[in-house]
Amino acid sequence: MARVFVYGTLKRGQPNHGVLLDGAHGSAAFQGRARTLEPYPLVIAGEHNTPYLLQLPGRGRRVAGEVYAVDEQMLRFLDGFEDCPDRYQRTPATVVLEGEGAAGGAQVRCFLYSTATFPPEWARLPCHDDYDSQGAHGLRYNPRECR
Ligand code: PCA
Repeated sequence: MARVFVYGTLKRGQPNHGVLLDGAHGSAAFQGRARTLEPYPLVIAGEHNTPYLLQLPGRGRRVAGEVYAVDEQMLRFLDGFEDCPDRYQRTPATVVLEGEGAAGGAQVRCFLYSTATFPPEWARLPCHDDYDSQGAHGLRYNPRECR
């Protein structure tokens, strides 16, 4: 088992969440909502308006997302789905669990899909903290099935 923190299109209610629910890819168990301990730039970039967490810790904002416990099969599936290591790299990060329960405030080590292989101008894009493909930014994600 591994823990993955998702902050973009894989979150609940976002366009690619279904891949976490598909047992044919392995298993993913929701563990809770969380925020990165460190700030990062979360930008929306590229021709398909894709969310990217830039591997520039200390800049940007603390990013909200969800923690999942995934099996080896799902981890390998997600690596392929996220085009890791070319587009994104799966990197370790510390996140802080939200909520009132005993786990609220706990720091957890997770993997997340960030990128260090981005065009330099992306570092000047506006930073988001809680991605929503339908958000007021107006940068609608172009789903893969539409490309
Ligand atoms: N999918 C991954 C990385 C960015 C994206 O859209 C995620 O939701 O965490």
